[in-house]
Amino acid sequence: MQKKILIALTLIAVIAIAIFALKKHEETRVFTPPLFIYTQPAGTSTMSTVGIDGSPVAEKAWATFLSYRQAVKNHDLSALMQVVYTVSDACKDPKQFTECKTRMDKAAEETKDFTRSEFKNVWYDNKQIILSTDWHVEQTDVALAEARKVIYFVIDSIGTPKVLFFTQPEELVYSFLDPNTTKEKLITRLQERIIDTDMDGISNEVETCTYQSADPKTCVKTDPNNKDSNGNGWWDSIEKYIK
Ligand SMILES: [Ca+2]
Ligand SMILES: [Ca+2]
Ligand SMILES: [Ca+2]
Repeated sequence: MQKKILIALTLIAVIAIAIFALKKHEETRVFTPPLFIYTQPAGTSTMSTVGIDGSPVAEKAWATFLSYRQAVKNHDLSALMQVVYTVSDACKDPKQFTECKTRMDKAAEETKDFTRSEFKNVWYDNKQIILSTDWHVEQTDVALAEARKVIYFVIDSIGTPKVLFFTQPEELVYSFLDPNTTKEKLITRLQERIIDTDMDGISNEVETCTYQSADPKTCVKTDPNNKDSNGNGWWDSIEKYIK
């Protein structure tokens, strides 16, 4: 009996997460081929070249991320402000420090299992860095998904990466299981949906508003063949989190 209840609760949780993920992350779904990918620094970046098995850029970003994680764990707001693009409004207002601490606890909990080795992929130029895990297939009793974690950074005027945003729960592109379709076909379809031709962190179907739930009245298109559609230096994915 307990097992049945557990299974039922798990199913409800999976569906809730899937719906949440679709709503929250449909604008941020991205594709990373299962290879180490990098972009050359744009312009006159002084960054070192990326190596195939880890890079100074990625290590610098990861060091920032570790400082971020330590700061939120310690409720150290001044340390936090050194390593983030911006803090939430609650953390800007001393009267809301309790709420700020709650948010820090949440961030600490959400990132506690992130490991350097799983963030195999790095894209960067002189304004931004994206670290991501490979996409991996996750399956529940009702759905199949491609999932991954991503950390977005912006680089400040003296070349220091600052945490902008991270995805937790993971970004998901999913499909409900269909008795008329094989698992292989569903995975193929999911893999098509996460193709990100310009490697800016947003899939082609999201950039072109061709995903199933896209509302033609409100969906904002970006160029699937250009990382920086509006030419202001920020990549299309980063842009969404810059205030
Ligand atoms: Ca793209
Ligand atoms: Ca683009
Ligand atoms: Ca831009």
